[in-house]
Amino acid sequence: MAERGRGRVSPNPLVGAVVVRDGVAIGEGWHAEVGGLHAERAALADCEGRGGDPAGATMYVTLEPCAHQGRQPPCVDALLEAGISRVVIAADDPSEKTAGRGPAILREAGVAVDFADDPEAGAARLLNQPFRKHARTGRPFATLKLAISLDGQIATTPGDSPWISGAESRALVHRWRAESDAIAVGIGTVLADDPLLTARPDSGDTAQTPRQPLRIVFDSQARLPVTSQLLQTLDQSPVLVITAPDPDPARADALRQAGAELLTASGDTHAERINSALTQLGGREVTSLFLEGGRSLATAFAAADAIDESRTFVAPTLLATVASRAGGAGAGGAEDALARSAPPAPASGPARLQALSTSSEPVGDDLLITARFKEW
Ligand code: AOF
Ligand code: ZN
Repeated sequence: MAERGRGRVSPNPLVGAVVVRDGVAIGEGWHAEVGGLHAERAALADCEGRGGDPAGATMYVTLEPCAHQGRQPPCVDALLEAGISRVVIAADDPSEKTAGRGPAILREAGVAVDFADDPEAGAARLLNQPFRKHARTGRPFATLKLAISLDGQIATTPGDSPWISGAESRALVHRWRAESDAIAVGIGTVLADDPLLTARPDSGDTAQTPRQPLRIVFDSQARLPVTSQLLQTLDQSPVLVITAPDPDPARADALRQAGAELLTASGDTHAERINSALTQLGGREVTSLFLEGGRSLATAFAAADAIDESRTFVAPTLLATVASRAGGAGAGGAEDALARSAPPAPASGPARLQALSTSSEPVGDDLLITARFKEW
């Protein structure tokens, strides 16, 4: 049930709740949109709608009930009023305003409070990795998407230009875009492919028009062309250009005139500038960032240890000759996402992130490999 809110509740968490009496579910609810009823109150309202009485019943909920007044009143008040006698919680809530307060208040009022063990607790934490990372660090959860051929060549800008992966993979990428708060690419990718970076899921995939993510270009010297598709489609979704300190003033002005917003990432190194950018994005409630290429953006994020998850499509194609002829940015062409000039070779050799866990599944004729690097 919590899953039903995916793509609709950010920056809030996905939450589901069930009220159970004598082994029978008498009320079910989930957090359906930002600002709307919390899952607990939705489940209690469902009880009432079905004519059930929650007094003395147990509530199972995927996230600890809140105790603060936000866009919605505290859930613990609703649970106490309804006379719920036991609450089973799958995951803690790491946000400062909430953490631990709800369970403490419930226990004090005589309600039995139990926390689930793994693997249920783990699954519930997995559901809300962006929310959890943002609550704990103030920065967005970064997912790197890659599409590679059998011989390990990187394909360019999946989702827009013709690429090597199949239609199913492409559709999935559009769904992921709609589920992300923001999408980022490096300027090299924009110059090579002129992508739109909007979410265009299959009609039928979503009941309503998809939320459009904020579109971000890492563009140290403000080189984004004012004629780019990105800046021609500002009516669909805004464009944020992240530059190094003191970009060329004329180019920066031209971008502002064209309707882009500019943000300065401070710091002397790639890693410092990435962290500066992530902190500023987190400050404006971007909880999830979807990295769509190209190689130098991916390398810079990896070197800054700023990748939380990767999703790699392996297409059943050998690409070597095609890639060397095309010579696109994704296949190793020059890119300047974060550097003022060519990026300096890192002192300690290439960044190497080791995944905590991986999983793989077929998607059409492609293979999708998901790797998680951090757990929040
Ligand atoms: C939700 N939905 O089902 C639960 C939440 O200020 P608000 O009302 O938007 O509350 C947001 C916080 O409430 C959220 O960050 C989380 O800590 C807590 N629980 N939030 O949006 C829910 N149970
Ligand atoms: Zn709540």
